[in-house]
Amino acid sequence: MTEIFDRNLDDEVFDAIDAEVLRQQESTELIASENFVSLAVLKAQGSVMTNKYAEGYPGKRYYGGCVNVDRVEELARERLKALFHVRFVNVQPYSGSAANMAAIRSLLSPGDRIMGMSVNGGGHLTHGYSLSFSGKDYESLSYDVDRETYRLDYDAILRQAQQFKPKLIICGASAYSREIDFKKFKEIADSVGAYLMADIAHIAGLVATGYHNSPIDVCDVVTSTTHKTLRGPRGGIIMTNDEELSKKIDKNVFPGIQGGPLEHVIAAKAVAFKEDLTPEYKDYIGQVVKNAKRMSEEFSAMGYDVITGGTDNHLFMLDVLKSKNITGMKAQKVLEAVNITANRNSIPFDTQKPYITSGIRIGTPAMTTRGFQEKEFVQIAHYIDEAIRNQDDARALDAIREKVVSLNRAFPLPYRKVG
Ligand code: DSN
Repeated sequence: MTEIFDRNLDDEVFDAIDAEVLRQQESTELIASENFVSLAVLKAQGSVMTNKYAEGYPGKRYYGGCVNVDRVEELARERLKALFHVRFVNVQPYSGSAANMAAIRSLLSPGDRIMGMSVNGGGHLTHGYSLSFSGKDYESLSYDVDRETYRLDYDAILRQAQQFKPKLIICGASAYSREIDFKKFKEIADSVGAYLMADIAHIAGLVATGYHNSPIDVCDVVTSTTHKTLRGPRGGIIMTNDEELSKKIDKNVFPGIQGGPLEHVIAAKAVAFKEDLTPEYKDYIGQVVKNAKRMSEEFSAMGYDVITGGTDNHLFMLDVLKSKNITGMKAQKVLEAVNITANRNSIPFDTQKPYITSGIRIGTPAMTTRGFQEKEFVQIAHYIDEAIRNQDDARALDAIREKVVSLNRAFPLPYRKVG
């Protein structure tokens, strides 16, 4: 087992961390919302910045001793502005959900109407789902994808908006493989006098590098996480070009919904944003997109039903129930048995419960970071198919796992030994 810390520090916890390094090293990671951070991001997040309280914003803190965290938070802010060509940012949200809560509270009062994408259609929970704050504090109506094409139907969304008259429309998705037309959403929002918010948590890296159109000059406010395609630490961000709105956002983040910012995470965000501004990162995102396209084509060729028939971004969805008569739940378990990590996911108009599902979501950002190209993703597509075909044959699954482990070992993590 790879030792990354001195076990004497706390053998129970560091044993688990060691085991997690090994699991990550020997698995093919296909969860579309995950990635592998650089050693620099990892070190910044594991730094002494975690010791510091810094309620407030750079230059206006409620605690002494903030000189260094101020420097780091300013760096994060300036780099983020440069990355998305945006005027005002907040880098303090603890998560994507917190970013969304603060952004929505900056635009609406409780009870106001919102329209976001349905979870089954591929939307995020914090865009109005009934059990989320966004569906409890606001009157929410979901829009869906088209029943035939499984793509966004902007005319249908317009009709829905004209009837429902929301004060806010939210666009952005967690399981939608096609390009989102932010300008069409803006036309819809304008026609009913609604604000428009984009949550680009999944596609942020594509937006930053020009592989997806940008919502920055189109939407009132844009939120994202920083740990998916942006390849930073777990956390959230909020961006806008509207100065008045940016002031409301700052107040809604702190003291609205958060206390002291996680300055160690903000330091790691700053490091990641610097990496995201490099030509190498742009090349990386280009490869992520190529890999997803090629892998989805391979699945189609093997008789799998790829939702919408393919992908424009970093992920795609397979209807495994329709294609291979296996639920998403069982497929996820079978893949885990051969060291391939993916997540079961509802597909549009799914007939299975959300805990079971008919689908599997597959993403290429993490393994592209490890160096996989089209050839390796095609190979993994075949291992997935082999595993599904041999789902009840333990010996066959063992043999597939050995091949997967051997492939993964050839593409090591960048941090076998840390600290
Ligand atoms: N849970 C996240 C995902 O996996 O897509 C939503 O942002």
